[in-house]
Amino acid sequence: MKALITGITGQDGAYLARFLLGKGYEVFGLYRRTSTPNFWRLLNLGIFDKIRLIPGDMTDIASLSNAVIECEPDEIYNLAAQSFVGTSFEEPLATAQVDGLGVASLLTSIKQINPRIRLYHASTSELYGISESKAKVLLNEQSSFWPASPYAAAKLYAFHQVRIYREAYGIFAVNGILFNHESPLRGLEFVTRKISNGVARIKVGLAETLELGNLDAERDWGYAPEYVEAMWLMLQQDKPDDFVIATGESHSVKEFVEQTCGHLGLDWQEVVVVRERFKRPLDVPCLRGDASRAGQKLGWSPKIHFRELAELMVEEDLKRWNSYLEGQLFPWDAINDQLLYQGHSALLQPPSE
Ligand code: NAP
Ligand code: F7E
Repeated sequence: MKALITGITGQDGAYLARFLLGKGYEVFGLYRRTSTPNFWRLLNLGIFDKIRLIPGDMTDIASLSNAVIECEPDEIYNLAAQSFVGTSFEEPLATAQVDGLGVASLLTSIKQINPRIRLYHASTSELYGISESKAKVLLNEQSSFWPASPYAAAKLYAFHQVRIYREAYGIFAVNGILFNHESPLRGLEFVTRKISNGVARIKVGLAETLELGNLDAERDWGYAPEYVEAMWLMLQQDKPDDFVIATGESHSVKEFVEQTCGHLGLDWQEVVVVRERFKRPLDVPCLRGDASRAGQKLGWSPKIHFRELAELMVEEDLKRWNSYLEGQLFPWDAINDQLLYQGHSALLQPPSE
């Protein structure tokens, strides 16, 4: 079997590539040219040399078609996206081009080149937005969507394009409505990794405070390596269908800080500083998913829950910072030291307050 993964350099792309290699797949990855190489996740998982990389960009349909022709894949996993909700308020058009129109381009390429290719599309719990979540209900495949960010609006367009190509042309195309999933390979700007990395730095004496935004937001946080298996399972079914993947629990940002600080013997109230600049113009207050349909039809269920997730993430960051202080750089750290040690460039701006 051959699989093409877009977004191979991201958190999910790396874990999915490892998973598919383990199943005996030949794995191709679409990557976009960057001025600094960003293969640190693939290097970290020890799979960089096992993947065939093909250059391309979601905003360039010619490059997508070229990748589909070159790989001749049985399955495509479309994980590429401008995936940071906060940035989508600052770059709504770029987000729409990549996360919305890019998916329409990929579907067009599949239809024209080989409509028998199966497509997994990375949809998101952000589609539900604010209206339903106010009531803290368990969200499932029947719940209504009311996006609350340019990111979610672009993803809603993509969600319907996938459904339309399935119904109109019989393409095996599915939306995985995944709730938040995290890991030590999560990007540093997302709140869980920002916290685990920040708390570990405080523990080893490299920082004194951790600046955050809305501490009351609640999310349903699962473990990314388990979620990529659900993506694969969705493409192994007899009929294409959309599934919710979630843990069924929600916890607040404050609880995540409490859990990680407590694990390292720190008092969270002494280290956290709330900054307006990390709050969003609109924020979804609570998301909690019901994955029972995935349990029944795919046989999928989450194993790692909130407490274990928070602890494994902060321990991994602590280990990395201790290695750094002992003068041992991992190879992938050396390549990406700016990103890994200083955080996303947007967060380097001096505080405005
Ligand atoms: P991520 O770590 O931010 O990775 C995003 C990937 O997309 C990166 O490989 C990135 O490449 C690539 N990309 C961005 N713009 C591109 C473009 N114009 N052309 C080609 N590639 C491009 O995201 P993730 O957490 O792995 O998430 C994977 C997918 O699942 C995304 O679509 C995300 O929106 C969706 N999702 C994630 C979650 C979650 O909790 N993680 C939940 C629901 C849905 P660079 O490395 O070059 O930037
Ligand atoms: O924010 C709050 C923030 O950026 C979670 C993406 O993978 O999951 C992710 O989107 C919550 C929000 O993830 C800070 O306001 C407080 O309420 O980690 P996040 P997200 O926005 O939920 C969904 C399912 C996706 O599809 C996305 O691709 O935490 N929060 N203080 C903060 N968030 C950040 N980033 N930084 C803070 O300082």
